[in-house]
Amino acid sequence: MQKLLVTGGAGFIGSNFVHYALDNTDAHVTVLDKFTYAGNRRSLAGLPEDRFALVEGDICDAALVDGLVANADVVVHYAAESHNDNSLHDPRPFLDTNIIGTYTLIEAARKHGTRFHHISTDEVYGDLELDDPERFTESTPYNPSSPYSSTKAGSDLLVRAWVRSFGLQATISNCSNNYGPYQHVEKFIPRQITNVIDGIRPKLYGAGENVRDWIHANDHSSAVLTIIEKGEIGQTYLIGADGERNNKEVVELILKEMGQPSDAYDQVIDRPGHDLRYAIDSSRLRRELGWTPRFSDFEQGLADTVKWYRDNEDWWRPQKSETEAKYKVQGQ
Ligand code: NAD
Ligand code: TDX
Repeated sequence: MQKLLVTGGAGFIGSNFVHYALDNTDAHVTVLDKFTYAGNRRSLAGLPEDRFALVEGDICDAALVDGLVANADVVVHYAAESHNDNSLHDPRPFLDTNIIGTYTLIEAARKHGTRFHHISTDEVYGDLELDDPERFTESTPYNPSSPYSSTKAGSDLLVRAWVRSFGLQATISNCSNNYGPYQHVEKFIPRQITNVIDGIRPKLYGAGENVRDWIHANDHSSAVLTIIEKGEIGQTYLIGADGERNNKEVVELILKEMGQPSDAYDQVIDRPGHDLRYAIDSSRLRRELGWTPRFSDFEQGLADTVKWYRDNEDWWRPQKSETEAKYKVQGQ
């Protein structure tokens, strides 16, 4: 039985991965999570005790990290400060967790010779014009726009340097925008779904022309497992499911699914430096490792996600009013 150490496993994508890995492998999973505002114990409720352990702690804590990495076969590193809007108002935690935290983990992985998989984002490549026929590939130059994406880019470069200089046994994946259950209500899709449930009109930044390339969190998890099992050490793999939609289309789909008029949203102040478009070419992962996404119907995936938020109000309700109060101060 493989022993996985999953950092950030109480967050959105990390918790989806933990469920996916326990359901689809016989691995033992230990989660290391600091439980920032973004971590949620309820996302990990009911997991089998003989195959799952939870450690509350900081990835910047070198002594704690060293002991956990020494005892793991594979580290899957999800922990991060992840929200662009927060990074524009208070960048410091992004430097601490995304840069120093990653450094702390790869130092331990190098010392113990532990296999390391680094989770990153398509945002490290900057953005594309709406009419650009190209999509991001593994050789697109790095050009991050926000404090969040620049710290993720920095963490990727640390991992690459540790592979080359120290022989770190690492792979990297850069994924597009995820949606699905357990996503914090600060993020675009759950914010709008829970707004509609609360009788608040969805909030679109600017004209809503910005394009994101949506992938279901389960497809992200299956891709990460594939890379852990079959990926080549030192390689980067882009993960995407050909899900490009502009924000206005997504809001309209949510409104339709929730029985509201398609124009029942507000346009609010745009995000400073707002990336226009992300689009992923995931052919390397499909061609070399044989991965394919399973959630090809975005409208169905969105409908399932609306249902999940309707059915799991206990999960998101405690975060909702504080999140909206923060957005209100920002005029968003
Ligand atoms: P999230 O904000 O929902 O979860 C982050 C988790 O990390 C939380 O549980 C939090 O408590 C934990 N954490 C934060 N700082 C920590 C620290 N110092 N020590 C230990 N734990 C800490 O984030 P997410 O959306 O699930 O993103 C997970 C990863 O996937 C991130 O690395 C992010 O860059 C990457 N990613 C996200 C997306 C997306 O669409 N959300 C897309 C591509 C890549
Ligand atoms: O209320 C909103 N209205 C709105 O129009 C919010 C919260 C967002 N938006 C827009 C901004 C973006 O164009 O929706 C789009 C998606 O916004 P976010 O959910 O904040 O995601 P994004 O900034 O695209 O980044 C996400 O995908 C890449 C994750 O948060 C990152 O962690 C990941 O790296």
